[in-house]
Amino acid sequence: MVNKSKNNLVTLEEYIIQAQNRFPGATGELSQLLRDIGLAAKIISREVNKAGITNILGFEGSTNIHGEAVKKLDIFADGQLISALERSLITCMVISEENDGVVKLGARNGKYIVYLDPLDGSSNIDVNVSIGSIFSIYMREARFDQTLRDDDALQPGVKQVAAGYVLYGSSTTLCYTTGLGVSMFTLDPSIGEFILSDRQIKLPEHGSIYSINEGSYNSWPLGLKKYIKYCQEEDAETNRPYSARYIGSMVADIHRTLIKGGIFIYPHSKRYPSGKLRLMYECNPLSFIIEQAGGMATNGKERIMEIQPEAIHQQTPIYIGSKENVTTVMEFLEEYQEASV
Ligand code: AHM
Ligand code: MG
Repeated sequence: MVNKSKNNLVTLEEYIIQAQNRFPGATGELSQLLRDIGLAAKIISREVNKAGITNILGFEGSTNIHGEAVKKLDIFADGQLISALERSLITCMVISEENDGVVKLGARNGKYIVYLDPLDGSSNIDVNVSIGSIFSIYMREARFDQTLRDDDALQPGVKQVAAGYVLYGSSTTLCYTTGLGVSMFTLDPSIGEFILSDRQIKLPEHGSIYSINEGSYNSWPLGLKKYIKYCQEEDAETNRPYSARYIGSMVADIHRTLIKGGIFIYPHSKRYPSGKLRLMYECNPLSFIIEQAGGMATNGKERIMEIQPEAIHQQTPIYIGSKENVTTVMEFLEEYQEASV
């Protein structure tokens, strides 16, 4: 981490402008979009921190596209992020976990399409465990004189122009990439600013932590069962047994993986035949971050960011983290492929 003296602090706003100035032809629109997300994140962070005293915990009463009970903070976060994007007139459409269809904004000629998971890890909201927001930004590819179509949003993850997350944990952290490495910021609540804490995060090539919901063990693919047993075996040379850590908020589990290395897995299972996590607003943006930090992300067969999406809410299995760990689990999956569910 960069250790800065107090008079050498760089705020998110300053950092974004400095980055933009390195590209003389830049219009400043992407910078504006990132600043808008930063502002919404501060408002969400404030609300998350006082959730217990403002009657915003609990269920809102409806269910979302996935049939899950919608919580009030999810709705609040969704509203804050969408209105921040609406205000700056740069984004033509938003796809959010909390909305069944594409949300077309007033700026029909806006250059950007934004995917959001406004509040990820919602089962952790009521129990004061870390949650997060995730964003993924694409350039609209169709010509601007053509009508905006829902399909304009179906681009593979390799086309993301920026992505990131905000983790509401013991502190609030914002991490983003525009494809030139990963930068990390920490919110200083006393001045209401995100302060740069690391310009270029790199995750270890190999980590000693595995992260998976072991409750579903019985319905995992055989190769995965064998890999987790391998993680638990003793071998001093490869630092095994590994430690198990699972928070149940993908943002928090990926944040730990980014810093400490290791692997996070959400496989397909009998309960979730296509995996649980959503390709467009969970897996692609977090894969972009992890790859930019030197890691890997796959669905077991294919690089996550190369999957051609067919639907905005589609799900995928994911194996993501340090290169060595992901490569090893893929070898296990390959070896036991025939015998798998
Ligand atoms: P959510 O977007 O409804 O919160 O669901 C996604 C979350 C991820 O953050 C987390 O990795 C996963 O669901 C946990 O699922 P499970 O409880 O099945 O382990
Ligand atoms: Mg989510």
